[in-house]
Amino acid sequence: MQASQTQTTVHPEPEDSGKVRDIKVSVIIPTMNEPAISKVVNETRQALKHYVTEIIVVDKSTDDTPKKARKAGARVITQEQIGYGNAYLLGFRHVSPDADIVVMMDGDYTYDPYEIPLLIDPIVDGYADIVLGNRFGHMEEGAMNVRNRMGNGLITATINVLYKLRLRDSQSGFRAMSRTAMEMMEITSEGMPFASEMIIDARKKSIRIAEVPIRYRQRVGVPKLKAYKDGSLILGLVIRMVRDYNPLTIFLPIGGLLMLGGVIAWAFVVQEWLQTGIISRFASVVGGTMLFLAGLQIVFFGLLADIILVALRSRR
Ligand SMILES: Nc1nc2c(ncn2[C@@H]2O[C@H](COP(=O)(O)OP(=O)(O)OP(=O)(O)O)[C@@H](O)[C@H]2O)c(=O)[nH]1
Ligand SMILES: [Mg+2]
Repeated sequence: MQASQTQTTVHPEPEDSGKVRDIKVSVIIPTMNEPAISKVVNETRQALKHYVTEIIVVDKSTDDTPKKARKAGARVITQEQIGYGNAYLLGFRHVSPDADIVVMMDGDYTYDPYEIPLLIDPIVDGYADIVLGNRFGHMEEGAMNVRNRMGNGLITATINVLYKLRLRDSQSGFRAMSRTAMEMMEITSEGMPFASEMIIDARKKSIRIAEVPIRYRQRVGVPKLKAYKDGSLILGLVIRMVRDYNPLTIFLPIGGLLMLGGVIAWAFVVQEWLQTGIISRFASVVGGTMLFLAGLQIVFFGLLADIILVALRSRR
């Protein structure tokens, strides 16, 4: 999908106050053959001209993307391995030790670099540690297809329910975080699930997450996201990780369902015994008892895991 090249936007002059001058912002841009990279880097420099800025492009391209990024003023790091998450993990390791805020942004010109200050402000003002750009704030027509919209909706709803959050757009790739938040995070996802793991890890550590509405445009160049494969990987991770966050949300319903199955099987046995005085449903007796005991064990396991987690958290 190619973005309309004719579109122009008038941007206000970046705010020039004493407040921003002392802040160092490190912008990380992962790239894999991104034809719009020069524009992204140039606009980022312009948008952040009143901040101390470094732009790190983590590159895995086979075209001239790294050359263009370097020419536009970015520091380019070549990624030996592969993956969106791997690129950010590498980028984090190259953030200057004196950077205060780290910004994550795609290199495809979908996000507007002039909106970086919108993400930075809540951190500077002390309201949040991580700020996510909500693309549904100002989404341009055709920027996200129906399939991706539905996938994002499903993943965001699952994250909200399992982790007690109220996000609108969990898959946004335009984010800012304080240096402390970046250092606290322990993310292992090498691919697209990185974005979700970051939210879940932050939630586990009580790192404050905020969302701000942002623009979202049609991308320039070829998408790297594989909707079905990445979508199911993300959903799998989100569900798997709840075990370590709140084990009861997984173990209680599963154990409860098994116990209910056991009780229903026994109900038939008892009904027959009351009516006829005999017990002939031996399969129900054995199966129902096994179901009930298995369910009970799972519930106890969940409770035990929960007690251990609470104890571990209170010792931190
Ligand atoms: N270095 C590096 N960059 C990657 C890799 N995979 C994706 N990217 C970059 O990460 C950013 C996000 O990938 P996109 O293809 O834009 O994924 P998306 O934003 O979910 O999908 P679109 O809505 O189509 O933009 C882009 O700048 C890609 O070039 C990778 O393995 N290595
Ligand atoms: Mg993108």
